[in-house]
Amino acid sequence: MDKKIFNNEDLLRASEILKAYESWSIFTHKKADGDAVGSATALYSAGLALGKKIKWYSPDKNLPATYSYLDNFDKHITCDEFIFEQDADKKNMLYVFLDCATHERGVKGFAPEKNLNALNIDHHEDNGLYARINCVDGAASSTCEMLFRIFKAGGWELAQNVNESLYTGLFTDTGSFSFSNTSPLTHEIAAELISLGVAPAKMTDRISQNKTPADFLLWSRAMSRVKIFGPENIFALTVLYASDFQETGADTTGTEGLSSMLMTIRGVKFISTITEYPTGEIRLSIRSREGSPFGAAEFARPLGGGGHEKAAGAALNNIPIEKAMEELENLILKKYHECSCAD
Ligand SMILES: [Mn+2]
Repeated sequence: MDKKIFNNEDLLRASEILKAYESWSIFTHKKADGDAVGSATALYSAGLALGKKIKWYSPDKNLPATYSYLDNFDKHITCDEFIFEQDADKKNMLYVFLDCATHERGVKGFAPEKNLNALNIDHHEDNGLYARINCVDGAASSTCEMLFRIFKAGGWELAQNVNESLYTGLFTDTGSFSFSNTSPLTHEIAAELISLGVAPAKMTDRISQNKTPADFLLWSRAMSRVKIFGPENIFALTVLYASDFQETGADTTGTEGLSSMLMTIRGVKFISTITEYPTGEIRLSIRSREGSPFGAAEFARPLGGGGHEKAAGAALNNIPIEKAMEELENLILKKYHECSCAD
């Protein structure tokens, strides 16, 4: 699909199509983060206020409990594959993808060529623009920022529960307003949400000071295995094994924030956390910062993954977990040498 430049009229179009449909099916991506949960609950709460019939699906079995303070958090339905053909309501249904760079990240079974009533709201630069209506701005900090702009463009009422959900996505996707995706507009939106009644200290407590003791034990295992390497020690890696989840009692959502924590090591510019989930699946979480010889998404893409320039993810296929640290270290160094040769 052709890329297009984001245009402010897209906001109004998105608002209008949301208002036009009585029923919405919302999809968020696997391993939902604060922005996915924040945008889904914001849209859910705003839709209920308009009398819409809403369902919210994602492949996750459990969402991160951190966000359970958000209204309508409990409405999430686990769904790995959605049979669009068999959806009795498909004529009157708007399918809304939130924070999903590709539709496969949201749900299996969607086919762009079927031209369903689908709306794609996102901020990933590599978004595939797979829906009939795409409201995607790669310069936005978060999907919650996009939703706020849609709500403003369409004159929607901004209720407290909606605002707390939006603030959650802004806060988490910008690393508490610290990453380079934090723009003047992000701060202006946060300021408006605060002036409407969102309490920043309360939100920080709920989001950041909310680790369970089991999560903390899990983190301590990852910390104890950190390997720092490369020229001027700019790379760092760590690993979590399936047995770590079993032995600490941590949920798989307990890894959220761990990669950002590795980024706090002085001089480190690029990190990756390897996680072997209890299902056996092995995934990489990748972060890069200013001064890294290559970006997170650039590293993730040849592995079949994707994401943002500075935060990305990929699956690690066909590598046994015992070898994963070593293999990944080699991959990083290989990529580094390729980049330095190309310079
Ligand atoms: Mn996001």
